[in-house]
Amino acid sequence: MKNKPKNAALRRRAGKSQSMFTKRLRELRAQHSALLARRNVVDRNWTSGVFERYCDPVVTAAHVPLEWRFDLNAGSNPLLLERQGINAVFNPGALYHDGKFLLVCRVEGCDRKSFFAVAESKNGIDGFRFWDEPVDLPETKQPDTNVYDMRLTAHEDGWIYGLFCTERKDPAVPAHDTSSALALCGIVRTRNLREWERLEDLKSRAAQQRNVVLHSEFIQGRYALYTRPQDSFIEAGTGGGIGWATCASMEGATIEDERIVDPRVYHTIKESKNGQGPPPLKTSSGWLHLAHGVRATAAGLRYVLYVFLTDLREPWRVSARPGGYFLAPQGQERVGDVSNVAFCNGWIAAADGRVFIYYASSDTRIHVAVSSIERLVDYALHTPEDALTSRGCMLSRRELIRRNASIL
Ligand code: M1P
Repeated sequence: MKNKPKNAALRRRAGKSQSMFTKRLRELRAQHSALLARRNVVDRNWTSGVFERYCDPVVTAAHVPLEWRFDLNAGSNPLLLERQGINAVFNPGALYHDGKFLLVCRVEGCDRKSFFAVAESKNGIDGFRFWDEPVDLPETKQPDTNVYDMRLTAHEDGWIYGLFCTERKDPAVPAHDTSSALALCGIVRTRNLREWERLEDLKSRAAQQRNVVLHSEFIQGRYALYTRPQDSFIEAGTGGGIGWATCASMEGATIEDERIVDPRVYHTIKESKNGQGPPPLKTSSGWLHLAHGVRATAAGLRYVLYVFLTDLREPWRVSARPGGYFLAPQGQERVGDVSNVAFCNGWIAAADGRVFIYYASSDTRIHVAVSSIERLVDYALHTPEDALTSRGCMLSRRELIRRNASIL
């Protein structure tokens, strides 16, 4: 009898806390649904004509399902606090599969570890939703400390391959060095993006391999790869760039021959480093490539995207090299975890000729730019090459001005 008022107070408090929990959950769900339902519109301020930009990013950390971040049990999380936050979603591989635009996103938790997760959309521009659970990526005998930046290739052998960067602490450095890592190319394959088979990591002579991309066709009966070999020799500034290599099989893939296809060049957008983006697209004018170029500035590294074409039969030969960048981060895109970065490892060529370019800005969120094969090839063939000197570039621009003057 004595405990009765105390029990009633407890019940009242529990009831109040339950209703606060329910109210907060309702608000969180409404906010999340509104974000997922938001329509994306073309940014009319962007006038180059080469591609359309869109006003909103297509996938952000806020798109990640609430179930992946909050404990939704009122008993164990009465305050409905976020238990496992997401820091960023960026650098997705992309594929059109079963009538859907699919992005294999790099999802980075607040703990700095990345994992892969598939988000799908019907139109490729908005409405991206994550599948129920992240990708359960199998490991090799050597567990990956961090995995990121998957390039998806629907290969003519029938498999969909995912090549990604696997990072592990460098075992050769002294214990006090907690940051030196070995970056290698991890390989998985799948038929449906749900079950993944892990193959051995790519073996090559370079100490580090990032930005490795599988070409979609056999070349002279072999698998072909775009690579980015790095070792102390290359880092010292004496070489490096996007490489080309072949291997007999993707099972135990080993490359012996490796040559540089697209080198770094002094005083260009790819002076410090460069890397192949998504697998190149086949066009009647050659293989169309998108890559990132990096240069150093007083404010740190600046990553931009650039385009080039290679020969249809000999994809290691560059046939057109438009000068300068194709896409650079602008406005809000310039700010993020690693500011001043545009990065792309996924694009989709649709059956109607449109090309959906999924680029990430500043290692933080994913955007789409939409172009077409026709416009991209036109851009690649008719943008003058970098003349490599101020006067050369001025003369190239003056030629344009004079040609225009003669017809106006
Ligand atoms: O931070 C910018 C990018 O840096 C690396 O790319 P790269 O090896 O070409 O310099 C990667 O970590 C990439 O994920 C990241 O976006």
